[in-house]
Amino acid sequence: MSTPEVTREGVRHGASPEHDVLVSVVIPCLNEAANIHQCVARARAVLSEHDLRGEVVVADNGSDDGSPALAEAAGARVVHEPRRGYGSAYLAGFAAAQGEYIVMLDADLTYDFSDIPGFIERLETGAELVMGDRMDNIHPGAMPWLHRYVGNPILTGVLNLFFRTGVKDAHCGMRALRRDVLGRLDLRTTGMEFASEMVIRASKEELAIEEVPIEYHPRGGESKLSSFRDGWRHLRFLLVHSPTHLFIVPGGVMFLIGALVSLTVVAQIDVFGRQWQLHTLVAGALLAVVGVQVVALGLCAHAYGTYFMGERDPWFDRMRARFRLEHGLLLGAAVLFAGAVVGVVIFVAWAQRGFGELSEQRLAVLAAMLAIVGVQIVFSSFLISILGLRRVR
Ligand SMILES: Nc1nc2c(ncn2[C@@H]2O[C@H](COP(=O)(O)OP(=O)(O)OP(=O)(O)O)[C@@H](O)[C@H]2O)c(=O)[nH]1
Ligand SMILES: [Mg+2]
Repeated sequence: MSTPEVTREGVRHGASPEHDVLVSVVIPCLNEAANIHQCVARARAVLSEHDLRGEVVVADNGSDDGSPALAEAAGARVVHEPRRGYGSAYLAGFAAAQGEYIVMLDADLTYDFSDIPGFIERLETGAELVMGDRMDNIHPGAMPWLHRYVGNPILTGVLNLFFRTGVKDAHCGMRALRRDVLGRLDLRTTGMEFASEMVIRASKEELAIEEVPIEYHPRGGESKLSSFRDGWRHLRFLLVHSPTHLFIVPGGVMFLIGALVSLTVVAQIDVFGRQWQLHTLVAGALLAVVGVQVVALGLCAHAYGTYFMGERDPWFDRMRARFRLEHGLLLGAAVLFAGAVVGVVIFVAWAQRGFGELSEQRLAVLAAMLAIVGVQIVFSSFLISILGLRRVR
């Protein structure tokens, strides 16, 4: 392997003397022979021009077009990561990086290497993660309209709705971070969703995140991004890391609508001059039952995240401080009892008719709904309790 570091005399930018390397520029690479030599050369030139003691680490994902040799020839240290994926490449690159600061950018010449010192400056003045923001400076042909006007706004919107990071361009590939925050970030994803994971984890860990406007140029070489597959991987990641938005909110809404509709039918309340009948009640009861089930799954997901994934979850913490297994059992038993009472009412009506024809369909659906919800609450309470038996925290 070739000499990795670009070294200059004189310690600048407040680097502690024990660090030989101040800046590691980490570049993920999968078959980027058209660009990789130029990327490494430009990165080294910028480090050198700005007296930044640095290294260029290229994390290669099994390229078969000679990219690793080209990167080495240009003066990079090449790390070989056999597992495919943008995230895998970065995890390998981070593990090999020696700098106090890490700069991330693609091997496709879409980002300006001359922006690197601006990112480092932000890190030196207190930022822990610096995100590029391409949105106001996207050059013609640099980003397909599907990504610019559909994919990016939707994914960034969902990410900020769920996690309130406040980051404008959450999928920008040019970033910089302090190497010492990597332990707290505890990044794990292997694909393109790594970009989202880093922003979400940084926000959860309350890192100081700053944004820097940058230019985004058309790519050299072939894109490795698959719009739908990678878009879905991002969305899936966002959903499974937010049980509140995946389960609790939709389940709660379903339950409320279902309960309201059921009550309206059972109480024979007029809606726009008409009364809803049995079919509406069946739909309402179904919504209410499914809603409770979904909320219960959400609570289990919150419990799992808190107990075993080290998630900080103030809402769930408040819930578990306030409610115990017995509260759930009492609530479930009360709902079940209400269902039984409605059943008795039906039985009495039947008896009064001399056990003849019975047409208490509305009450029967109500009794069934209450019984199902009661049983769901009882057993879900036990399941949440079981999840906490061997909790880690
Ligand atoms: N998708 C993907 N990218 C990888 C992989 N390994 C390394 N990369 C590199 O990760 C960087 C990001 O991939 P790009 O194809 O540029 O994806 P993008 O920036 O989202 O999309 P473009 O706008 O086309 O540049 C590039 O430098 C790739 O060479 C891998 O296994 N999969
Ligand atoms: Mg790119």
